[in-house]
Amino acid sequence: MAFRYLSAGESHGPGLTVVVEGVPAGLPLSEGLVAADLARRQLKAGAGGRMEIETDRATIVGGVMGGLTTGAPIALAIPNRDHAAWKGKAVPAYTIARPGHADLAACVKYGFDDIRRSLERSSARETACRVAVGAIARAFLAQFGIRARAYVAALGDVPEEKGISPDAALAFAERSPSRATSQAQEDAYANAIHLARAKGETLGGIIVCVVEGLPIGLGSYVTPERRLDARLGAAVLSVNAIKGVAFADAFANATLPGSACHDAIVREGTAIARPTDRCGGLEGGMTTGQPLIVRAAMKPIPTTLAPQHSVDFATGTPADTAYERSDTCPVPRACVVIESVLLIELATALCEKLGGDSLDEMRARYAALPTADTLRLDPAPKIFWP
Ligand code: EPS
Repeated sequence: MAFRYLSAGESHGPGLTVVVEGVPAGLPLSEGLVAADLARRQLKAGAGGRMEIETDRATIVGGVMGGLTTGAPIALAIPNRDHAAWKGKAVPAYTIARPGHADLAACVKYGFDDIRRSLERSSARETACRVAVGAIARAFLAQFGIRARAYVAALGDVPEEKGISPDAALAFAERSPSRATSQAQEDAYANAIHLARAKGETLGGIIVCVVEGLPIGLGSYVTPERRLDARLGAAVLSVNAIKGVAFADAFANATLPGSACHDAIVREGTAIARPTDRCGGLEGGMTTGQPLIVRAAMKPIPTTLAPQHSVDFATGTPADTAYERSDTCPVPRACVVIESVLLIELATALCEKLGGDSLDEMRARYAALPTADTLRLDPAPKIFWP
């Protein structure tokens, strides 16, 4: 079983719809629970005018009865409030492709002469669906003590803080409007966003997501498609404007000698422990039981008020890009999107590990999972090959 989902809907159409399959029966689920995560996607810091219009709320239209999932596909509908401003209107064609956006390749690929036919769907508005599904995955994983939280480690040219503990960073981010790691960082982000907005620019940044409470052994090394690092990496890279992903300090680790890079395995009483987590919670395509640490690089979004060089499809002549409205820096808002795509993939991996159709069935299987402490420590000699 997998948390498989399919969304439909455009940014300024009537609304978004998403159907998610693979959620076990018996999970408590409410619209309020989904709304809490949708609200976290609407952080004001760096956001444009659209977030003033929308108050995202998903209506559950299938798969939940009496507050509990039934095991059937769950369908959610999220209306676009902004649709009212577009409904029935003749909208001028948008014909100047934005460098960095899907515009040019999409129009060539699908044969469009009006970029609106692609931008309406390539817009990050769709991430509202992922957050709604992520809220379900979050509720499911919370039943097993697994939780994910993300913070903005760097934004624009504001560098990462050195030496801050992930716990302190996450605690501050939880109450920070820009999901910053400290007051100094929050002030620096606000200033950078203010300056960028004044110049008509956009800013990218680096998001770090930490997932705690994972059991050992989700994913596998046995086939490429079961490697959890590959699956989580693909999930993160599927988010609009995310261009890089790393587990913990993967690029810095690449410069270290092996003995300084890896996490020692030590005996602590009857338990086997890992005092460090340089690998970011993954070894051999499987969870180690340590916190999963994922870093994602988001590029500055391509819809800039400052003009960029392009070509007008209507005339074939050089033209500057036209601006309607956009975010200055969606990095704070993207934190919950990164949490969501990771939670969805981890929920899938946990379902694969446990099997079962209902939460009760899964709980019992979870309680019986082996741990590093249950390793057999006295292997007898064996003949391996026939
Ligand atoms: C986006 C452009 C802006 C963003 C949008 C993503 O929307 P609009 O074109 O309506 O001003 O606010 O994000 C959302 C609508 C959302 O819900 O997150 C884009 O070009 O990708």
